[in-house]
Amino acid sequence: MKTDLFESPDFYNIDDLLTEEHKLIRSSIRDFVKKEISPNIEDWCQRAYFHEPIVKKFGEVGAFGSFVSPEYGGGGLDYISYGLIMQEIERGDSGMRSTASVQGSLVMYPIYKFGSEEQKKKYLPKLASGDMLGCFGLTEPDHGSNPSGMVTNFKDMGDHYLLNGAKMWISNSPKADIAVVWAKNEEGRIHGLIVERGMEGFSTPETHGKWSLRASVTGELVFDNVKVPKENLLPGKSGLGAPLMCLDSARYGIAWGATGAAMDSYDAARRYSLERIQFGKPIGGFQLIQKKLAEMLTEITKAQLLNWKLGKMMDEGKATTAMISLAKRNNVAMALDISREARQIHGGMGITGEYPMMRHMANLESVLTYEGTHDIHLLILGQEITGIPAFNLSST
Ligand code: TGC
Ligand code: FAD
Repeated sequence: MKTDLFESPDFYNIDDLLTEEHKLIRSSIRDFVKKEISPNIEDWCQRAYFHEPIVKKFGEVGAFGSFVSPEYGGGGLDYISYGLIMQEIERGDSGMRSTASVQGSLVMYPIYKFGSEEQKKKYLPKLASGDMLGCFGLTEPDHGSNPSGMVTNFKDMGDHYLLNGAKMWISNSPKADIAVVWAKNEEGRIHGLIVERGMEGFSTPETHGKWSLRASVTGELVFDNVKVPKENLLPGKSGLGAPLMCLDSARYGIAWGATGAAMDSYDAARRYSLERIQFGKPIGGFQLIQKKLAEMLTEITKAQLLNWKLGKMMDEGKATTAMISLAKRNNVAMALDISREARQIHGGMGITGEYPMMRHMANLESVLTYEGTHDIHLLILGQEITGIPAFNLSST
């Protein structure tokens, strides 16, 4: 019998595929999460409280933009390392992983890939260290799954741009120092702009009343004739492909992160099933409970293998958007199912904050929707298989 199935199930010895550096990174983030997040997360979620000091601490432990070159304050690490970091943070909480993946994949990534040298030097080191928090504005009130319809726009006023419009459902926005905002120019071409807190006409109202990701702060971005300096336009890439490239990186991280949440729920369920006695024996001795545990371990093992192979392809530049969609879609749904089953195994105790599954379950409902909904990823795969886009009625 394998003895390591409690903490971090690794049924297929996937650790054999990791380097010593990977294992070191994983254990340092795991220790960080156990010390800084796990003892507090229940309280933060119950109070819908975003613990701002965690941003600086994430920076210190190297959780932001691990793939960015050290020249700009990043870790210069590969994509397996990035995945392991997301896995370990989301094992603690999906909302905490949101904070980290937005900062890394959605704010640092576009500045790193599409920014000018001046922009990289100005923003990346501060974002990496956690001295600055960023957010990513793509979604609008009337354009979620279909960002190409966005109406947020900017006009060239000669010595500056004038930005108008609004973004909705933006992670980190109420506390962010900068926002990477996607908006159309006068020709209708999408560009990324860096908008800084304090610019006149820029506000970030908070979204209240979430039942999900309660330790992560979410809000709007409102632009009312905001004067954006011309040097704040990301010069390297325009068109919808630019934000979609950022999403590829973030969705990849989510595939690993959701696996972490599933592993945590599985760990809790296995432990409880051996401790809880009913009808004179541990409930883990009943076939129906064993079926649940066996299926959880099977699905987690499949997801781990998917993540590792996808990570390798990310590093080789061979991972396609559809491959990333498959992993994001599969692993988030898998994690949601496992958190629900693990909740059932805990009976009534499962609904309390003493155990993590109910929180993971509520969090994963957002993860199923953001970064492309479960069904949008299905349609991305459908297009890959058939060559026919099915997103709208006029698609051919
Ligand atoms: P489509 O016509 O397919 O593509 C438009 C242009 O983009 C190019 N392209 C890509 N380029 C680079 N990388 C990719 N991955 C690319 N995918 C597409 C494409 O070639 C085309 O280029 P061109 O030159 O021909 O113009 O676009 P579409 O309008 O039909 O939309 C396709 C669809 C529906 C798949 C896309 O819009 C989509 O993915 N929608 C989902 C929206 C979404 O995921 N939003 C996420 C918002 S951010 C967020 O949720 C953060 S949560 C943060 C957290 O807390 O963790
Ligand atoms: P809609 O697009 O209106 O979709 C509603 C339903 O219709 C879904 O079930 C969808 O699958 C379905 N649907 C839509 N189109 C089709 C179609 N063609 N065929 C079949 N079904 C379809 N966005 C950001 O830009 N930055 C962020 O930081 C960010 N953080 C977020 C944090 C949270 C907590 C949440 C909940 C969302 C966040 N988002 C963010 C927004 C997120 O990306 C969107 O919610 C998501 O893309 C879906 O858009 P929507 O909510 O407008 O849903």
